[in-house]
Amino acid sequence: MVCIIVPAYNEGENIGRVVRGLFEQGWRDVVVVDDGSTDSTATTAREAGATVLVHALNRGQGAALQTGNEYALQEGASYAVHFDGDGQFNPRDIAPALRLIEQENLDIVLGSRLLDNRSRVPWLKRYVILPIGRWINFVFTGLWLSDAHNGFRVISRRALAKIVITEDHMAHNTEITAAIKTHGLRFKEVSVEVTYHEMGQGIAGGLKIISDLVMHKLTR
Ligand SMILES: Nc1nc2c(ncn2[C@@H]2O[C@H](COP(=O)(O)OP(=O)(O)OP(=O)(O)O)[C@@H](O)[C@H]2O)c(=O)[nH]1
Ligand SMILES: [Mg+2]
Repeated sequence: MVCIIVPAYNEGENIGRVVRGLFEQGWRDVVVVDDGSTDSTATTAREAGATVLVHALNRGQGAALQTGNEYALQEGASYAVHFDGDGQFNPRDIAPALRLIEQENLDIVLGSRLLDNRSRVPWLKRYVILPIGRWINFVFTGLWLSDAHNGFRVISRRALAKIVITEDHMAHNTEITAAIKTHGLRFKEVSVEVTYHEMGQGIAGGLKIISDLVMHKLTR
């Protein structure tokens, strides 16, 4: 079974379309983790046919993904797919990524919006925010990725059992990269399309990631 995990925080306007798009591509096990939303995210996702897990309070994307990972393991999934609930990803990108992980017997496939020109990434994000994120990820983990902060991933059951996300917010990307390095997981990047309707995580979001990483490094 392939479990599609969709973290969602106040995505009432997008989540119905996202879930339907996944079903249209033939994915049946769609789990939306409603991260303490104050809007219609949970009911809209349920009406669209998804299984919905609810955080009573907003805990952050990392925490939502960990809830989804635990559910996938418990349900016996062979693979979990992380797929954002904001409608920026293309559900057609899942099948090729799954083929890659299966055929090459990898542990994890990471989406990248920077391997080709399919994604029209805003200038500030492409040339400032993401390159800084890439370097920080490298400094903290020793692993060089073309797009270190991409929410699209396909994870094998073996890797799911090893990756435990404790960074509740956006710094979980670096934590997953660190787990790849520590456990020697076999990984590849794959091109995914990311559509921008608005800026999303900007400079403030990037600074929060850095402060989370430094604080956790100091306090652990
Ligand atoms: N921002 C945010 N997103 C959350 C949270 N919990 C779950 N999410 C979901 O995580 C996904 C990614 O959030 P975004 O804020 O778009 O972050 P991003 O996609 O990494 O950044 P952009 O490329 O700028 O869009 C979305 O589906 C959100 O609904 C949370 O507490 N904060
Ligand atoms: Mg987004």
